[in-house]
Amino acid sequence: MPPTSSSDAARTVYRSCPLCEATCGIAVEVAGNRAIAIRGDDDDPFSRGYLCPKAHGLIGLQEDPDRLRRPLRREGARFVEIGWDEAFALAASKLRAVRDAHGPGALAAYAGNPTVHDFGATLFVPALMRSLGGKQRFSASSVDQLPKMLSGAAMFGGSLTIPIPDVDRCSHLLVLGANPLASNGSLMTAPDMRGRLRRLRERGGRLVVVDPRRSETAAVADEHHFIRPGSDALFLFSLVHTLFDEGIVALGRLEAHVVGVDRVRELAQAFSAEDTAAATGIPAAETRRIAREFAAAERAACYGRMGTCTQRFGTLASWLVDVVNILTGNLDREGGVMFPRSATSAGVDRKRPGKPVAYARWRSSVRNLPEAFGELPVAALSEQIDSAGDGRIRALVTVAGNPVLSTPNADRLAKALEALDFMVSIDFYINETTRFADLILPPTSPLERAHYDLAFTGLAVRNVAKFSPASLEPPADGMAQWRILAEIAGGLNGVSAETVDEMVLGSVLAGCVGSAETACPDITTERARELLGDVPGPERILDAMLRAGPYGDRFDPASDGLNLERLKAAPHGIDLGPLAPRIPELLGTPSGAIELAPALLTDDVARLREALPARRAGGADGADDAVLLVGRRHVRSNNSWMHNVESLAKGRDRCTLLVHPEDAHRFGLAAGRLARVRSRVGELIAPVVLSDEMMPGVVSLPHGFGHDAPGARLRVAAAQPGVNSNRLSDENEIDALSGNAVLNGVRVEIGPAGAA
Ligand SMILES: Nc1nc2c(c(=O)[nH]1)N[C@H]1C(S)=C(S)[C@@H](COP(=O)(O)OP(=O)(O)OC[C@H]3O[C@@H](n4cnc5c(=O)[nH]c(N)nc54)[C@H](O)[C@@H]3O)O[C@H]1N2
Ligand SMILES: Nc1nc2c(c(=O)[nH]1)N[C@H]1C(S)=C(S)[C@@H](COP(=O)(O)OP(=O)(O)OC[C@H]3O[C@@H](n4cnc5c(=O)[nH]c(N)nc54)[C@H](O)[C@@H]3O)O[C@H]1N2
Ligand code: SF4
Ligand SMILES: [Mo]
Repeated sequence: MPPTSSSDAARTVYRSCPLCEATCGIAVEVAGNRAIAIRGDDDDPFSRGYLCPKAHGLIGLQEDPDRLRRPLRREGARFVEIGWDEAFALAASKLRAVRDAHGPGALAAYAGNPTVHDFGATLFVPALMRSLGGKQRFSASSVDQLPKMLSGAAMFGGSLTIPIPDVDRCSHLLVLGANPLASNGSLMTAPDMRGRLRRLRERGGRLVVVDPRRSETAAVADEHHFIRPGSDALFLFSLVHTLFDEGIVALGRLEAHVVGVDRVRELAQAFSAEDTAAATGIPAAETRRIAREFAAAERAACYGRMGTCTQRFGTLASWLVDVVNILTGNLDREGGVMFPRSATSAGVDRKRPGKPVAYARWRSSVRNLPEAFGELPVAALSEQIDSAGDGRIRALVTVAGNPVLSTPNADRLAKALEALDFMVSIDFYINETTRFADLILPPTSPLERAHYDLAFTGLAVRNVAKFSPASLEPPADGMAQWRILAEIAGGLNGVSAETVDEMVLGSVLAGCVGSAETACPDITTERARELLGDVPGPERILDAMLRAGPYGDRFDPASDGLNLERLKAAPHGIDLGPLAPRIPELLGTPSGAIELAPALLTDDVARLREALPARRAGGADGADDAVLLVGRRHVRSNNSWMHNVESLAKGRDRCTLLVHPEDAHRFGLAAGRLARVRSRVGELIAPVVLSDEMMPGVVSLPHGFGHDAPGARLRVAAAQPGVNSNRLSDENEIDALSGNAVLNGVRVEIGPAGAA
C-alpha cells in the first residue's frame, strides 16, 4: 500500500517500470490518488534516472477510459458489467461443465508476456495452469525465447540458466538478431542500452551487429553485416569451424567443466565459412575475420535474441551462440557472458544430480509437437481447437495475452476462438483476442499494484533487487491479479482462493526450508510461516524467497540478511554488485558438466545440413530467391498493446513495409504506395517505405498492429493505421526442435496494391 494521505499534496512513489525487461526505476508523482507525472529515478542504482518514452504511458494507461475496471459478461453481441462474485462463479461453473462433459483435455490456457511483469501473476499462473488438470498449456514463450530455454537446459541444466552479456565490462560485443536500442534489451536486463553501448565504444570496445536490417543498433555499431533470415545457425557454425580450423579454440578456466568439445569439432566440419557463405550472404573471408577478432578480443560476448530464436533453426542458433562463447573462453568470466545471482534464486549449491531436460514428455494430439517445460507450442493452439476431434480444446483461459495479434496464422486462430464453448480472459482491454471471450476479468492496473521482478533480476547485467509498492490506491472494487488467478484455479477444484494461496506458499517454502536440499535446512515450515505473517498473496511468498535466497536472512531474526522488510526500506532498490563467476556451482545437468554437444540439440544438426545449399559458383539456389519477411520494434510501442495510449500512439504510421529499392524495382513497388503481401496462410496490404536499411530480398513489418477488429474497444488504437503481421506468419513454419514459431524469415510474395 502507498502511504495514504487525505490531502492533495503531491508525493512521490518510487518503483520499477513494468513495461519492458529493462526494469527502469521511475518516480511517480501522485496527487490525491492520481498519477500526475513520471520521471526517471536518479537514485535507482541500476537505471540512474534513465527512462524511455513508454514509461509516461503508464499514466495514459491508468486514465484510459477504455481500460476495463469491472468484470464483463458477454450477452449476445455486447458485454455487460457484472460483480466479482458472479464472475468467479460463472467462470467456475462453465469451466467445470466443460471438464465434466469432455475431460480435462478440453480445457486450455494461454499466458501472455505481461505475466512476467506482475509478480502476482508470475507466482499464480502456474497454479492456474495446474488447476486445469490437463496438458493443453500454452504461452508466449513459444513465440519468443523458448529455443534459448531449451538450449540453456540442455547445456547448463536449467531452462532459465541463460548466459547474459556482461555488457558493462566486455570489449567486444557480437549481436545477432537483437535491436536493444528499440527494444531496450531482452534476456539482458540493462536500462539505458544506448548509454551502455556508447560506453563500450568509448572504452575502445567494438560492437558488431548481424541483422538483415541495418537496425537502430546496427546504426551505432562499428560493423554491421546483413544476414539472410534463418541462417544464423549456419553462420555461427562457421565461426565455430573457423575457431577449430585456425587453432584458436581456448576454453581457459572452463576446460575442466566442459564435455563434448570433440563432438562439436566434428559437427562443425560440414559448415566452413566457404560452405555457408551463399546461404548466409556473408562472405567467407568476413566470417573468418569475425571469428578471429572475437577470439582475439580481451573480453568478448556473443548475444542473440528474437532474430535468432523465432526462426526455423532457433534452438541450434541459440545453442551455437553459447558454443562460440565457450570455445573462446568467454563464458562465466567478467566481460564475457555470465550468470546473474538473483536475490530470489535458490541460495544453495546443488546437492543432487540434475534431471534430464523437461522436453517431449508428451506431444500435441494433432501435429505431434513436443511439450517443453510443461507447455505445448502456441503454433499448435488453433489446430488443437479446430481439428483435434473429440479431444479438442473447448474452453480457454487467456491471461495477459493477445494471441490473435501475436501468434501465427491469426485468421485461423480468430475463427477457432469464436468456435469455443467458453472463453475467459484476464485482461483490462476488449481487444482482438478478448472480444471472443464470454467473460473478461480485469485486474488492477500496473500503478495500482506492488511488484518485484522475479524473472528479470535473473537475467540482469548486474545483481539488483527492488520492491515496487503500489503507487496508487486501487479502487474499492478492484481485484488483484493473483487473486483472480487463485479464484479461477480454486473454483475449478472446489477450494477457496485462500487455499490456493496457501498451496503456492507451501510449495515455495518446501524449496526454501526444512530439508537438507534447501538453503535453510534447520528452519521448520512452522517457524518460517510464523515469520512470514498471515497476509495472503504474493508479498509473503516473495519474502520467503528473499529470506532463503543467496543474500537472505535465512529466517534468522538476528541476521542482517535480506528480507522483504529490508528491501522495502530501500525504495530506490539495492545494488548487489557486478556479476561474478558461478561455474560449476550453478550447473544442473545430469553429468554436472557443461554439455557442449547434448544429443537433444546435436540430433537437429542433420536438418541444418539439409538447409545448406550445395556450394556452387552461381551462389544461392532457386529456393533462396523467396522474399522473406522479418519484424521490427519501435521504442514507443509495446508488442500488441499500449497502442490505445494517445501519447504513445500519435505520430507517423509505424506499421509500414520496409523494402529495399532494388526489390521495389523488381516487384513494381513505389514509396508511399501500397504493397500486397501474401504468404501461404494470408494476405494483407501495407504502405511501402523504401529503405536501404533492408537487405535485398528481405522486407520488414512490425507485429502487434491492426486494431480495427469488430467488437474490440480500443478507440485510440482503432483510429491508427496498421495491419496484423501475424496474418502472414504460418503455424506450420516452426523450429522443429522446440516448436517455436517462425516469426522472422516468413516466406512471402509482394506486389503492388495501389495508391496509399
Ligand atoms: N510477428 C511477430 N509476432 C510476435 C513477435 C514478433 O516479434 N513478431 N513477438 C513475440 C513476442 S516476443 C511476444 S512476448 C509476444 C507477446 O504476445 P502476447 O503476450 O500474447 O501479447 P501482448 O501483445 O504482450 O499483449 C498483452 C495482453 O495483456 C494485456 N495486459 C497488459 N498488462 C496486463 C496485466 O497486467 N494483466 C493482464 N491480465 N493483462 C494485461 C494487454 O491488454 C494485452 O491484451 O508476441 C510475439 N509475437
Ligand atoms: N519498444 C519496444 N520494446 C520491446 C518490445 C516492443 O514491442 N516494443 N517487446 C519486448 C519483447 S516481448 C521482447 S521479446 C523484446 C525483443 O527484443 P529484440 O530481440 O531486441 O527486438 P526485435 O526488434 O524483435 O529485434 C529482432 C531483430 O532481429 C532481426 N532479425 C530478423 N530475422 C533475423 C534473422 O534471421 N537473423 C538475424 N540475425 N536477425 C534477424 C530483426 O531485423 C530485428 O532487428 O523486446 C521487448 N521490448
Ligand atoms: S526502457 Fe522504457 S518501458 Fe522499458 S522499463 Fe525502462 S522506462 Fe519502462
Ligand atoms: Mo517477448
